[in-house]
Amino acid sequence: VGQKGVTIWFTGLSASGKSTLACALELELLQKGKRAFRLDGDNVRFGLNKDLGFSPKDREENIRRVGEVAKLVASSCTTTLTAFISPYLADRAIARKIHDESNIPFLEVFVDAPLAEVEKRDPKGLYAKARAGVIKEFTGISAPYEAPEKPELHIKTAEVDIETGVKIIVDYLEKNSFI
Ligand code: GGZ
Repeated sequence: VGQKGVTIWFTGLSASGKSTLACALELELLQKGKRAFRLDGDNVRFGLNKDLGFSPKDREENIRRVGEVAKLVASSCTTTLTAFISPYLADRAIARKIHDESNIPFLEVFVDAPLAEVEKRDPKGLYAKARAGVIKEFTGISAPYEAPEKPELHIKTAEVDIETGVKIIVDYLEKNSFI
């Protein structure tokens, strides 16, 4: 079918640009005639995972379920994009292991923007609420974000625009014959 299944796992702070990048990449892949499928925190949490909150345990279960679904979709020769904060190293390792066990490639993309930058962006006013203590356990403010140690790709969204970010990922996918 000319396309191997692969999961592209975006991780980064709220407002770092994960969803924006994943959406733009999905569109680019579809326009190239490639199958693509996207799972995103702000839609999955309203349906599949609506029973989960933001405690470490719930985040772990959120990421585990998303890891399982992503693996299933990727195993049907589809480029699968996931956009979740996924703040814990151990949880991302579980998602990777789920893929490794089925021989499905897993690419971690660190969507990196400094806290000061995402706080300035604050598109939904969540950082302000977290600073005020209205939202508890908010990643970067009152809950940890554990940055990837060896991500396959590292994109600094305060330095490169979306178009460039998409190109970096598409080039990587083509060079490694994933698409
Ligand atoms: C982090 C939170 C929180 C807390 C609500 N901490 O930028 P957004 O608003 O639209 O997307 C964020 C989303 C994070 O969900 P994830 O499933 O990606 O998180 S995790 O991977 O950690 O399970 C944010 C919003 O939910 N949000 N409360 N306390 N983000």
